[in-house]
Order: sequence, then C-alpha cells, then structure tokens
Amino acid sequence: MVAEAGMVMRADVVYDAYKAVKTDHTKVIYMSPQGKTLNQKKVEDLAKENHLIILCGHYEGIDQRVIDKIVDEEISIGDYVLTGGEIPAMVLIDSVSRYIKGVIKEESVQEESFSNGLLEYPQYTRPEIFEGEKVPEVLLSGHHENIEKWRQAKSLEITKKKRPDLLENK
Ligand code: 4GM
Repeated sequence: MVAEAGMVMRADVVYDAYKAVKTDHTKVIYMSPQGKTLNQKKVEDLAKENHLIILCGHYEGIDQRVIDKIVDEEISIGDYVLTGGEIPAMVLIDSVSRYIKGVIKEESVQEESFSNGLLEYPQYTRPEIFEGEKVPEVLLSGHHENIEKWRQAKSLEITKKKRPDLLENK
C-alpha cells in the first residue's frame, strides 16, 4: 500500500493519549490546513495559556469524532499541505517559546518584526565598509534618539514597500 491512502488516525488511540496528558487547564490545538492561519497575535495569545496540547495528523487527518470532542482550536501555518502536522507543530512551539521568560532576551521579543505591526529595520555589523558599501552614518553616530528615529522610519518604509497589507488597519 502506498502511504497516504486512508491514513487517518483512530479516535480511541488519540483520545487515550489526550487523557494521559491533559490537565484541568489544557488548551488543545489541532494543526491542519483547514485551520485559521497562525500570526503573531495568535502566538502571543497562546503564550499566555497555562498548558497546550498540540495534536496533528500524519499523511491525513484524525477521526472527526475525537476532533469534535477534544479540540479547542484548529490552526494552520499557511495555505499548503505537508505530509504531517509535526513541522507545523514545531513552528508553533518555536514561535510561542520565544515569549516564555528566559528563552530569549526580553528586548528582542519586543523589538522585532510584527510585534509592533511593522517589519524590522535593516541590521548592520562590521566591517564599516563592505565591498564599497558603508554602514549608514547615523548608526555610527552614537546618537540614540536619531538612531531610533531612523529605525522607525526604515521600518515604515520597508513595510510600505514589501507588505503594504500590514498597514491597512493601522
Ligand atoms: C490534514 C488534516 C497542517 C492533514 C490534519 C497539517 C499542513 C498543515 C494533516 C493534518 C498538514 C498546515 C497533516 N499539512 N498548513 N498535514 O498547517 O494534521
């Protein structure tokens, strides 16, 4: 038999696994192409939950009866189909983990793309001149207020150019 033909996970097996790990304050997420697309707001909300169970199928989905019984929310990582929900589950875990204290520096969580609804400004490091291209002068000035202004302006400019849709309800 070719893998994929009718590989739906059994309701009873999934339910037993669920019962073995659930708590009184567990939220169950089902990774599926039919779910709402994951975004940063959703990631932030999930990070506030006390306990998550992430359920996913492989090849195909899971018996509908157990989905109806235990799933609180269906989430997709984008409009494409994968062989299984494991990679979507890892994407969810990675994005949510960043909000857990101690995983990364707190400033980094605040600053970057999407947290403020805008894309991130460009980053530079050494050397000061690379193949004839200089690091923008303001960044070398040590003037923090001007640097901050420059970054905000760049964020806005880049968002307008690359993802104007993000500015629609701002
Ligand atoms: C069908 C139902 C998630 C297929 C449940 C899972 C893509 C995504 C699967 C499932 C998946 C996604 C497995 N493919 N876009 N395949 O998030 O878990």
